[in-house]
Amino acid sequence: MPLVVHNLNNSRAQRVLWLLEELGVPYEVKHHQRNRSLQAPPELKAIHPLGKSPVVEDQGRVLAETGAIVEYILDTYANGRLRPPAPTLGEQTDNILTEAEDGPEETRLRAEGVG
Ligand SMILES: N[C@@H](CCC(=O)N[C@@H](CS)C(=O)NCC(=O)O)C(=O)O
Repeated sequence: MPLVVHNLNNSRAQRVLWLLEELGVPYEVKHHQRNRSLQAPPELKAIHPLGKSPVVEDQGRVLAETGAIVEYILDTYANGRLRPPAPTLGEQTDNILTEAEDGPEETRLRAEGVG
């Protein structure tokens, strides 16, 4: 059975579909429609307790969280493709410092209604 992507309309499940297309991995899509409040329908909760999209089913596993799904697909199917080389220590440090600055600033902007 091919990998199954639970796709909610207008959601970040598109990132997973894009990745699968790029890698040429066979998959099946199960479509779910947002309700009037733009929430996911309850049937997604029956698949994964978070009840959000994307959710992927593959080889007996049920995976949620886009980033974790992307990592799983790259580890399982990419054979080294589409993954940048491991960052140097300096690049990692820059990343952490930039992110650390971004977090509180984003929170402040959101609190002020401009984020
Ligand atoms: N952190 C999760 C967020 C999942 C998420 O919030 N998905 C949205 C669509 S992009 C969703 O299912 N919204 C409907 C709802 O929350 O009911 C991820 O990155 O996969």
